[in-house]
Formats: sequence, C-alpha cells, structure tokens
Amino acid sequence: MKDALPQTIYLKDYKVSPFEIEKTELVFDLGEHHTRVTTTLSLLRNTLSDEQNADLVLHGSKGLDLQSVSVDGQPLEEDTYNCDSESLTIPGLADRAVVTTEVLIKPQDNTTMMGLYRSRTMYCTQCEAEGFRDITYYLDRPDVMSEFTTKVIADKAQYPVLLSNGNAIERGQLDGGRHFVTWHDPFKKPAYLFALVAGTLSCVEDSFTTMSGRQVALQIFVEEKDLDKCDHGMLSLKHSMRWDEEAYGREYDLDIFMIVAVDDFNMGAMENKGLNIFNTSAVLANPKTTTDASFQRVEAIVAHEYFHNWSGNRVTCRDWFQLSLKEGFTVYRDSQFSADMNSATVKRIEDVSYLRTHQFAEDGGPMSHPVQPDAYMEINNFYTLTVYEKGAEIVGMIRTLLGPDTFRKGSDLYFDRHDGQAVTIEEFVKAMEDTSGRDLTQFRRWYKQSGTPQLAVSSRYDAADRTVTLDFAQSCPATPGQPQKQPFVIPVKLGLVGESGDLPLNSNGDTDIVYEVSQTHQQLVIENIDEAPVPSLLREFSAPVKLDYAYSKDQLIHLMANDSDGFNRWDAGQKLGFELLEKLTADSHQQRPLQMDSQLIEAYKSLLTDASLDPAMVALMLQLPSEAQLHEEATLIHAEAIHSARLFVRQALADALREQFLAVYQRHNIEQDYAPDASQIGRRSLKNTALGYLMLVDQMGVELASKQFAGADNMTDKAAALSCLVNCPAAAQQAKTALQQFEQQYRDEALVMNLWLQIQASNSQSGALERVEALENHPAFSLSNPNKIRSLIGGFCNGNLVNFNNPDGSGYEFLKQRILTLHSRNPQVAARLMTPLTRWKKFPEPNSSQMREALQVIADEQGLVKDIYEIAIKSLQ
Ligand code: B3K
Ligand code: ZN
Repeated sequence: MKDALPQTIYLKDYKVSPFEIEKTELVFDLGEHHTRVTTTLSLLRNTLSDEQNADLVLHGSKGLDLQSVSVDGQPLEEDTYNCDSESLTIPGLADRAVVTTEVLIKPQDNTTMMGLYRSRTMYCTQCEAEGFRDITYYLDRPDVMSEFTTKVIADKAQYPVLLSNGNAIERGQLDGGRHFVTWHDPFKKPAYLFALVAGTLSCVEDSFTTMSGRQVALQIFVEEKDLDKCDHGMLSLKHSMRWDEEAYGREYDLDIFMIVAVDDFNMGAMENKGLNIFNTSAVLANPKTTTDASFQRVEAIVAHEYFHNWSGNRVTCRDWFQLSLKEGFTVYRDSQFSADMNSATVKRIEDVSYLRTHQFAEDGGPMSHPVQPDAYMEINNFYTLTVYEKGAEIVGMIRTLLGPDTFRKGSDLYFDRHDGQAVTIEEFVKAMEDTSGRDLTQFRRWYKQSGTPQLAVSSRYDAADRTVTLDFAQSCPATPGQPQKQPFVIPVKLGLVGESGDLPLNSNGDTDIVYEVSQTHQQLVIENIDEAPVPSLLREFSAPVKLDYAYSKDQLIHLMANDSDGFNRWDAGQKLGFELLEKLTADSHQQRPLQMDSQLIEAYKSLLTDASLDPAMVALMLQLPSEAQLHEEATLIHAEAIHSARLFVRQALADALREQFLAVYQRHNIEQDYAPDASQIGRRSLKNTALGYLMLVDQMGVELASKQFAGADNMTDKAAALSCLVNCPAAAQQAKTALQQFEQQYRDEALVMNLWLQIQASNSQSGALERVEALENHPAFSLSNPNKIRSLIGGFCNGNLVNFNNPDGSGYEFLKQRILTLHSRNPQVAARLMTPLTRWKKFPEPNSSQMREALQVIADEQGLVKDIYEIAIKSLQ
C-alpha cells in the first residue's frame, strides 16, 4: 500500500450527526447494463448537533455514478455541490430539506458481495457495516435511523419475486414486460439493515401466532431445487420466535418475516429488518445432504438472526465501536436457545472449546483488541471472535453475577428504555446496574481491556481446623496498546469434590457458590469440611480466563468421574490429555522415545464401558484436545511434533481399547429413522468417534468405514466414513473409490461438494498442498464463491495444520498468493484468510521468518485494500 494511508477511526471522535433523515424513499430500476437508484431523503437538522451550519456530507463510494442532485425539487448545478469517491457534499441547506439523488450502479460487476450484487441468477444486498454507501449517497451510520419506502422495478419474467423490508404496499405491471413492488417498513432503521432481493425464487410458507395473538406470515425463499431443504430452517424459526417470547418477553413486530437463501455470501447470514438474507449453508438442511453439525448450525444461525430483531434492530448500535452491544448479546441469546433445544452441557463444551481455541488465540496475537475497541481502520475486520464470543461471555458473566431473574428484569428495562434508539454498551450495563442496584464500574473493564486474564489458584486443607483455603491470583498479559491491566471482576463458580461427590459449602447445604475475585490476590476460606477435597473451579466455565491449578493426575481422574459439573468433568479429561500431549510433543521434538500413559487408557476405558453415561458427553470426552488448541496453548509451536504426539496417543488408545471401541461402535449404530435430535446426534457422534479410533487399529476399521459409507442413509454417517477413509494410510484405494462415488452422487449439490472439498483439504497425510492445488481446478471449486474458498483454502490453512506449516514454507507461499489474488475482488474474504499468518511470532524458525516475509510482501502490494493492509501492518509490528 503506497498511496494514501487508510485513516484510523477513533471512538473518542464520535459526534452526533448534524442531520437526521425522517423518511427515505428509494426507487431501484434493475436493468441489464446498470441499475438506477433514485433516493429521496427528507432531512432535518439534528438539534443535538453543535454544528448547526454544517454542510450535508453524504457517504458514497467510487462505484456510484451520480446522474443528478436536487434540493426541494430544484436540480442543482454541478458547481453547487461536491462529489468525490467517498462522499457527496451539499452546502447551505435549510433546517428542513428534501434531497433527491440519482445514481447508476453495476451490481453485475460487483465481486465484493457488499452493497447490491448478483448471486447466481438473483440480485441481493449486504449492507452491514457500510455497504449502503455502495448503493446510494446516504448518511450511512447506525445512529441515523429512518423510515424506508422502497420501490423495486425489474423484468417480470427474469425477476418475478421482488422483495425489500417491511410490508408490500403496492404492486403493478409496467411497459416492456416489467413490473414493480413497493415495500414500506414502518420501523425506523439504520441503512445497514436495508435489504433488497430480486429473482426467480420459490417459497415455503408457514405462519406463527405471537403471544398477543397476531398472525405472522413466515416465508423462506430458495431456488426451486432447494425446496426440499427448508423444513428445518422453518422449524428453527418457529422455535426461536416462541423461545424469545418465553425467555426474554420479546414478540415479533411485523406481519411478515422472510428469509432468502443465497449461494454467494461473505458470512453466515444477515438480520435485515423483516428480510433476513442467508448463506445457503446456514439455512438449507436435509438429512440426505446435511450433517448433524450443519443441522445444529442452521438452528443456531436462524435463531441468532431472528433474535437480532430486538437485540440489534429495535435497539441498535450508536456507532460501530458498540458492535458487541448487539453481537455479544445476540450470541449469548442464541447459545442459551441452543442449550435449551439440545443438551446444555454439550453446547457449553462446544462453545468453550471454540472460544479457547480461536478467541484466546486472537486475544494473545497482534490483532488483540477489547470487546469495545477504541480504534479501527476497517470495521469489517472487527467482526471478530472477541466482539462476538468474548462479548457473549461478558453478558453471561453479568447474568451469573446478578442471577437469572434480575438479569431478565435488566434486559426488559434495556429493551423498554431504548426501543427505537441507537445506543452504547454503557447503556446496556447501566440498565443492568439500575435493575440490580449493583455497581458494575470495575466489571466494565471486561469491555475495555484486551487479553485473556489468567487465574492462578492454589488450595490447602487443614484437617485440624476442618477448613479449605483457596488462594486466587489474577493477572493479564500485555496486549497491543495496553501494557498494564487493572484487575477484573471474575465470577468463579466453584465446588469441592470429596470422595463420594460434592461437599456442602455452607450451612444452606449449597454444593456450589459463585465467588467473585476482584483483587489481584484474594483468599477464600471454606469451613466445616471433613475431608481433603478436590476443588472444582470455574464450573460451567463461569469466566473467560485461563485457569492455572496444579492438579495431580489422580485428582483429574477423580474429577472426571465424580464432579457434578458436566463441563468440569470434561475439562478434567482435557487437562489430563493436554498434559500428556505437551510432554509427548517435547519428546517428539527432541526425538526421544514416546511413551503412553496407562492412567489415560484406564480413564478412557471407564468412559467406554459405562453405558449409563450420556453418549454425547462420552464422545466429547474421548476427543483429545485438537491440534489447533495445542497450537494455541504452546509457547512455541512445533506443528509436526504436535501432530505426531497426538497421533501417537490416538494410536495407543486405539490399540489398547480396540474391543471397547468396537462395542461402542456397534451399540450406537442407530437403526431408527434419522432425526437431528440431541439424543441421536450424541449417539452418532460417539459412534463416529469410535470409528475414528478403530481406523487406526487394523483392516477391520477400514471395512467398517467402507460399509458405513456404502450403507449410510444420512450425510453425518456418510461424511464421517469418508473422512475416516481419506485420512487412513491403509485405505488409499477405498478412499479413492469413495471420493469418486461421492462426487458422482452429489455433483449437483453445491453444499455437499463443499464438504467433499473440505474433507480432502484437511487430509493430514503428506502431499496435501498438491491435492489442494489440483482441487482448485475441479469444477466444484470457484474463487468467486466464499463457501468454496472457506472449504478448500480455509480447510487446508486452518484444518490441516501439519501440512500448512510445512517447514519448506510452501503452505505460506500458497496462502500469500491466494490472498493477493483475492484481495481486491473480495476484501472481506481475503482478510479472513490472513489469520494463520498473523501468528508468526509463535512459530520457530524457519516458519516464523517465512510467515513474516509473506506478510511483508502482502503489506507492500500496490493498491492493497485497507482490510488487508490493517491486518498486515498490525501483525508485522
Ligand atoms: N450482523 C451480521 C454480520 C455482518 C458482518 C459484516 N461484515 C451477521 C450477524 O452477526 O448476525
Ligand atoms: Zn449477529
């Protein structure tokens, strides 16, 4: 990047907009060569602004071809306004004015998937965060909320379905085979929630009766070939609507709620008012083509977008530094929903694994930032794990501190007080304070301080005094721009596990309490304890911190079997596995002989033979910490040694427990009809985990996988078997045949072919890069589709760590080239691909220098988009 350096935007510079937009009237005339957008804005000066004489400065972008501007019906001469690649400035407006602009845009040439663009045969939009300015000149900021009326005109044969936000108020025929539909959204909204869709779409319809008895029409629009994949999305939507009424008292407000599925989409989905736009991968589901994991993902994303109707749309963000106000809260809400719909413990374990592996890595890397950042260059780079997942953890901690009833009253107050407003995170916390009477001043540091806090705990038991003393010490490493941290308020849910289970901690007989650690050092003494217990700390992962307690192996095994907290039972097993893997990684790196731990084998054996345990939990407990998590926890990442150590342990477990794995595999080979319910999903997960181990033993595993592949009536079992075969050195021929058959059978199912690409991209055997490069030429791959990029390129760079980090540097070179190819075509997708390279400081030589050099080449590229520039520059510091 050699030209003008991108500007940094600071939270401290926030000013209210000098103008408000009472009404926004849009006319889209969709044409073959261009689209004409006519925008009429009813403006008034904002009395809260201290710039009462300010020029009107509308945001725009270089793709807008301005045709005309008029004020109060009078066309403006060209020398009376100023138009550049980022804005349109009109001086001298009265306190009220109607400004009309007319622009031409070319959605058919738009490859960024922001603003108005084409996905296959349809037009669609993505406006969050700042895509509306790619459509027309506007005050494109979330605190400018307006009432929108949108007329869409297009050729009737090609685009029979024309949609926008709100209710359709008029439709009609026009000359030349064209038609129009006019939509009106009665709720004021910021431009980022605007949506438009035009295409040949089929629709699945249903309805929902809200808690006050209103009928809401529900519609899911898809291409005709996907009509058989809408049931699960529709059911998830209805469950979400009911759940939000029951759990948060939130009722839907319009008479219609629409979802449209599009193939080319930068993320999962978008919560546009009344017209959610979804990536096909986030809404379509059918047992024949969709795995259990995707069924659950669809349920969670449908819920997430629906919940935004209140946490995001009715109450929105004042500015983009407040992004976690809607995202952290909504992720928290969707995780509660998924926990209620499925197994709460399983959901918590999945969420925490994800947070620890990916958010902790982000928090410890060069892009580390607070949940409420104070500066950014490109806002799209701040749709992060920190803003979303850590933001959700903060909301969860507030609930833990306040208790569920007060938290609910706090959220009611927040929604009532701020309905129709654009507010800050501060206002959310304030509503919680006002409801509870609690001072959350120190707690607010969670929003402002970046980095993952560490909590060191030690304990001692005094038999004479019958007391347990727990000593807590908290600290937080330095992060970019924040060398020193103040102590956090850390809610630690804890219990004491005795010989035969939880011990009472107080005279009420409570077996767990929430202890608040708010000082750097703190001590808790628990009295009347008759035996030396094992502390069970941070139950349900009550705070997003790194816990350090020197558990012995025996203590961990005791917790694995006896802790009443399911999350901590699982976590004890993870710690056991992690400690062994850490030691074996060092041994492998030093080329010392590797030795298996017999206690881990025994612990696994108990899990496999106890039929009373929940299969989903057993499956999770049998999964060793992932390579990605081992990378996160390592001080210096020796990718090959980590891979070998993990494989060694898996092999040793498989050899020692062949019979037990086989018995479990057979016990959970379900005969019933497929259902994506928690019970069946848990059983399939356990069965396929067992199959993964059996593959390592002998030919029997290969035969089981081949049989499962051929006979599976659902995509979960089919894909699991395929993945087992593909990763098995002893099944080369079977894998080849299975891949061919799979391709033959699903070549017309884009989402299934993405899975096919991903399974191959993550094959950890040698030669992976060559296989990936060959697949780039396969018709199932395309650099224009974000899902395919994520499956193949992302699958290799994030899901095949041993090959991506090959010390010959080929993986980094590959990724660098793809980023350079993609950056101007689709900045957001390219920016997401940068993540693995940003971790260069954690790698030994030669990897570290190779990654750094790749970043440097990217940073030096001419005309680099600011999305990539920001990440490259910050990572190189
Ligand atoms: N709000 C959108 C994310 C928009 C991302 C823009 N780069 C989806 C969601 O979080 O629900
Ligand atoms: Zn969201």
